[in-house]
Amino acid sequence: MSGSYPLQTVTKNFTSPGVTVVGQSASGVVIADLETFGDNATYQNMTINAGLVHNCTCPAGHPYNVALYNVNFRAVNTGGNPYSTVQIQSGTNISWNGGDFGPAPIGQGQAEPLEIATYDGTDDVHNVVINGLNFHDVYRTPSCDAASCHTEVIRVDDGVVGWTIKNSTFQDMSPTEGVNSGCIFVGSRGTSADRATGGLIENNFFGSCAVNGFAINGGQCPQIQSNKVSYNTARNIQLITGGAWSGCQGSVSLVANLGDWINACNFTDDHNVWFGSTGSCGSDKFVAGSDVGFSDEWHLASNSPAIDAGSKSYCPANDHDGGSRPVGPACDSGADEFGSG
Ligand SMILES: [Ca+2]
Repeated sequence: MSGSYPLQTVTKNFTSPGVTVVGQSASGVVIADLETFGDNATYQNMTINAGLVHNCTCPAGHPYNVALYNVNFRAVNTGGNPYSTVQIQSGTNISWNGGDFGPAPIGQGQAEPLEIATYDGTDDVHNVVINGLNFHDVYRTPSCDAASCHTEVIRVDDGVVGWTIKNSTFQDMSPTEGVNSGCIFVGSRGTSADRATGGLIENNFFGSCAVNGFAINGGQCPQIQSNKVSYNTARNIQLITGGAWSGCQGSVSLVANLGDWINACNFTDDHNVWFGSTGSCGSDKFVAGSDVGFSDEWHLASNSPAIDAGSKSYCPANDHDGGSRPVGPACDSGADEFGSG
């Protein structure tokens, strides 16, 4: 039923295949917050106004199989210095598929509107999938300067084992700070032996993240390993900072991405297409021009240098929009496959 509802807390474990809570429409059902601790729960078609917590302090451990479909998130300005407003802190097989994430007004200091992490070192997060979300309009209120603030729209941190961020769009952010900001930060803050490992960032559109920021930023070695960044498009922004994952960039695969030159060859590079430079970097392709070959904000034009420039050995079955890959002799670098509809 349409309407506005207070905080909803779900603690019951449901037997597989579980229960599905379906709102009448995503915009018509608004809840103040959602805390979901139980197994086998699915939420569909609703808007959450404040935050979402997957967590459990119960002896049995953490929730299994929690899924969201077409769930929107709208932050309310809590003021002060909130680290994050949406937290996925524990669980196994946690997914968020489709939805509109924003606007998200955030306070001062370091802010992470969506944080995937656990800091207790005992209750990890396994197999988290963020699929098809539209992240937009993350902004400071009041405005903030570079020296005292930075924004990470998504932070993946301690104890996250197996995580995917795919088919999503990051655009129209307006934080005023720059240094160390990014759309996605994969970092290390706590003391867990197993930090963010086994990650995949694929088929995303990255537009504005922060002034002078990066689409992806990273933390330290050695715990951050085995992450792949593939088939993303970054418009007028560097896909990743050359210093990300300092000391272990070689364990991070950059495959068939499209964007501004990142000024570094220290990752495991394979069939990326870089704008704004000439040079040699593995099998990467360099385009002297800047940001050419698009038909609109995100999609390739027929003269794009990214067409059929992707890896022949690794090609996702679909592009950002769900079109089949490959079209023609090979996958296109970036998140759009030209001609896939
Ligand atoms: Ca192609």
